[in-house]
Amino acid sequence: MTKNLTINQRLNSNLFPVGVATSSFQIEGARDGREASIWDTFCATPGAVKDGSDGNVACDHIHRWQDDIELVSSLGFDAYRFSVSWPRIMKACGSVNQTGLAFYVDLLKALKDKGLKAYVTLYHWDLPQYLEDKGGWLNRETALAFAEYVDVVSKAFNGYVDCYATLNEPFCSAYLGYEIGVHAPGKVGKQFGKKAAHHLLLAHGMAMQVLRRNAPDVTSGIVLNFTPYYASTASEADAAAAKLAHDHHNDWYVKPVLTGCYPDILHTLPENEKPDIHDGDLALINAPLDYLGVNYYTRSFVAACSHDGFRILPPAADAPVSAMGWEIFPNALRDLLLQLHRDYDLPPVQITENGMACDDALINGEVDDPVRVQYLQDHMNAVAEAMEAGVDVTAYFVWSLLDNFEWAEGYLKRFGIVYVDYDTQQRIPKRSALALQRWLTRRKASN
Ligand code: NCW
Repeated sequence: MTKNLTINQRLNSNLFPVGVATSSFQIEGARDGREASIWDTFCATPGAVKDGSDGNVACDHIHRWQDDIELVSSLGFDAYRFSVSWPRIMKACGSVNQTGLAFYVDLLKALKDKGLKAYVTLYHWDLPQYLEDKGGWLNRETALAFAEYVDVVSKAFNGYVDCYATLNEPFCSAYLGYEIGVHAPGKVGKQFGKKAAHHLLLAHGMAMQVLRRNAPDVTSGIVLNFTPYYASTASEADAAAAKLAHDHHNDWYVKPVLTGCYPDILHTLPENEKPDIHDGDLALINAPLDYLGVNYYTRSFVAACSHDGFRILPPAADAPVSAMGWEIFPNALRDLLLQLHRDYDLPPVQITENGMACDDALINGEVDDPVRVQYLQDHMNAVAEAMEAGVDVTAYFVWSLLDNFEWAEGYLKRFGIVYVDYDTQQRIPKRSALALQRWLTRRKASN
């Protein structure tokens, strides 16, 4: 028997949307219907993606979207979070790909017909390659191009969107993509990371202006990933290292967005690592938000290190970990929310991603994933505890609806609550999906 989910009462109200999330490059496929993105180029680079795969077909969602949305609806979710592929909308020549735009408009109409709320992410890492050819996020012009794309999309989607996110996890785009090179576009150099991050944040600020003009009634904000950093020992040096890691990876993004200032480490960066900040940039980046999106998966331990100031350690040998090797530690989600609440004048918070990769196997037509069921239950309870302590959390999304292209891991890691058989494209709800379905159905009936 699948375990029943027991969730705190506040999460048990229908007024609290529970949804499931995906992103364009990870599920869509249909490479021929759009411009190339940096992820197509990265996938074609030998050794960049572990299984040598690409996003050409992925979950073939472009051809199966109606079934996929029916799945979201039949599982009982209130909301669907997905991203729009920039290279499916804006052609290299500057004109709009009307077929690409129509795809998303049809999707949005179908969501409305089914009574599902639409949470639209405008950038989930698939930058058009033609912009990367001009410097990508190292070029300030990319932020202006993003604002133009957001203008097109937000006009075309008028009336169909419940919530916009400008960017998903700019830390990943900037640090993984331009500093350590493990994600597209694969650039490596300490001199790149903070420059790319600033242009991403600027793009966010410019997009917020566009959204306020074109979609004044839509809830708009940004989605950031947070890795709470814990000192590996009680030493002062390790405590300082954990704070430094937090400043570079978490606060570098949330602080300018919520206060208009970068963390003080800005002033200690070598000149060639400093971002190119123009007058007025931070005011734009600090545009008022309707919500802050928080993606949480894991915590990390940090030790002092003479080279970089901090070193991130692997989880302890006896710690429970996901198939990604990420420690499973739900209390860090509660503590993260409480810390954000203490440190900032927070807007309402949405948990925009939470979930785990498991070594799922299809056996006799079923996928039993009890560890994921427990993970989701424990993390929702952690969210409920933070809410009890005064944090205003207004939505929760599971990552992800489907097993999909897990970036540099290719198709080797399965985050879905629905199993995808990539040979047949068959979707098989895992036990976690069925457990959520039972809870959500009960919740609907009791409200
Ligand atoms: S890799 C990552 N993910 C997964 C991905 O499928 C999704 O598109 C993302 O939004 C699941 O959720 C996010 N996030 C990266 C986490 C940070 C890695 C930290 C490396 C530190 C050195």
